[in-house]
Amino acid sequence: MTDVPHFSYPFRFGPRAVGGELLSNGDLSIGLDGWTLTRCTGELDDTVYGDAAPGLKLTRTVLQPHFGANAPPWPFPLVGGQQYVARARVRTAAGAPMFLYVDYYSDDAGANWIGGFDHKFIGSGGMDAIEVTFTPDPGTKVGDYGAYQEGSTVDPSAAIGDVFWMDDLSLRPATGSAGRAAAVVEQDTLDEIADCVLAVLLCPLGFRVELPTFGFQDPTFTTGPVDAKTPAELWEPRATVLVREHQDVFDELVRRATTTVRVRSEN
Ligand SMILES: [Ca+2]
Repeated sequence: MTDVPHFSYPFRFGPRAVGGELLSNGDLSIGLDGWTLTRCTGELDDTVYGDAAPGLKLTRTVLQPHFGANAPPWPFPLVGGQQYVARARVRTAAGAPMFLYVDYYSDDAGANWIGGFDHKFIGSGGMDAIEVTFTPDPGTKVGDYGAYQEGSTVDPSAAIGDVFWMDDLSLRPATGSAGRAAAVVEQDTLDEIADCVLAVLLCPLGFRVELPTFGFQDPTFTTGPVDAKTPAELWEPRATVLVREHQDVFDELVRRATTTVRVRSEN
């Protein structure tokens, strides 16, 4: 099976992942190598995206609280007080509660648990992209990261054979971490290309005196679709940009545009 990462995130103005990837096989590109499964069986499933890229399908084998998996390596280095961004793709039944978790430990043996979090989200029925920003407690030296689904003998909806899917787990240092991480991204990564697209779309057309055609025409008070794709792909040829637009649910005078950036793969 071939595999491709399926990261594509809307622009965010909060903390950004800037450091190197701490996980070694979060996208399952080398199969289940290093993954730890809890109360379930795991298999690569290439039907989760509707293409040939595999994700991990987990099937509950024991009716006890929560089943799931965490990504290698276990444990990985985690610095107390440093901010991090955890990402994952998870697919579960629409309306089903899921959790991403990170545990913090104070020593390399991983036995000295000092904290952590469980981030709850509700599945849409499709492959959801989840992103969580967190800061480990002071004293943290290592951690582990994974996803699980709740359910036990006291939950009438839980059953042996319950399934969910996960893929593209990522955990990286972020900006906004008391000077511990420089605000840089590696060149030619998706983050760097997305930053360049953001620079195009945040620059009003004509604003740069020496390059007046650089930027994005302010769409305020215009009608019809917003063309962010043309300027973004003109000035950032490494990107393929998808813009989805919809009317605001509460205010019909407001239209919202979501810009998705992918690395251009065709020539
Ligand atoms: Ca994958």
